[in-house]
Amino acid sequence: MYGVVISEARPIGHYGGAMVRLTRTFVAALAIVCLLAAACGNDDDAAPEEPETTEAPETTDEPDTTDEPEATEAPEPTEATDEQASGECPDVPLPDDAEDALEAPVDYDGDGDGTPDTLTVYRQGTDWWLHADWSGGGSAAVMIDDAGSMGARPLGGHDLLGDGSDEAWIAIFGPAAGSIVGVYHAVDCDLVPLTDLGSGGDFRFTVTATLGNFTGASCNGLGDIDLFTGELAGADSDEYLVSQQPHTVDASGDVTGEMGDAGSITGDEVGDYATLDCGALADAL
Ligand SMILES: [Ca+2]
Repeated sequence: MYGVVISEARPIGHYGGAMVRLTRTFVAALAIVCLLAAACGNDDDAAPEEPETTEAPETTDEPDTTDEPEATEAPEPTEATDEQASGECPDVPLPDDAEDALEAPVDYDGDGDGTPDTLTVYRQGTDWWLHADWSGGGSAAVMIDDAGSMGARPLGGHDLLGDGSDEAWIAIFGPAAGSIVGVYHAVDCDLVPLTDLGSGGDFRFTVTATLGNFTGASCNGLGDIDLFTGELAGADSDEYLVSQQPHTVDASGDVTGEMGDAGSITGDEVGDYATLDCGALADAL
């Protein structure tokens, strides 16, 4: 799946409480992350050609410009931190025809004032929306792309960057036995998805567990998040081959994937990796 060539395994580290035996060999093809289930689906064997595509996306980050129009309504550029919502944001109430509204089970403090805010996902027609109502004042809503036919729900807040304000985490129902996770941060008075610089699209990843395969993530504070992908080493094996792909998130919400490690775990350790190990969010997924 991820083009890993493994030689000589050796134990070198703990992740999520489990020992991983990592190889000395470089992971040749960790460049492209399997963010979406569709991308991860047909991966029977290694595809060593894929690493080259890492250079491809020359910051065609035009999609961000879609946010610009709304920014015009936010008069004062809050120079404090571009990450936090201003206390002078306008109120954007839930629309009258909002349906299936669900509030996040885990506390979310998106404006960083120490008081939990209200994070809601609702459906309007065939579209799903994420809505934040900040305790410091103001609210915002953003459409959750690609959630239409599958639906979505809010998970809650977790401060991925360690800057004092929570990002808003949501789950899109999709892949078998799991979810697609999306992360949004408050920029001025808008909710904006984190951007995967590798793909140019929203930063998304899956948390899944099926017989023989799994994916998951672990937050390590200060903008570091590891994504894991594992598959059973063989039909009669209790060993799972695991790739660990570190990602860093900067203050502007841009996510960069880095070269990672490969290793192996036993079947009874899968639960430590096939989860969203980011504060209290693991219990919400
Ligand atoms: Ca708050």
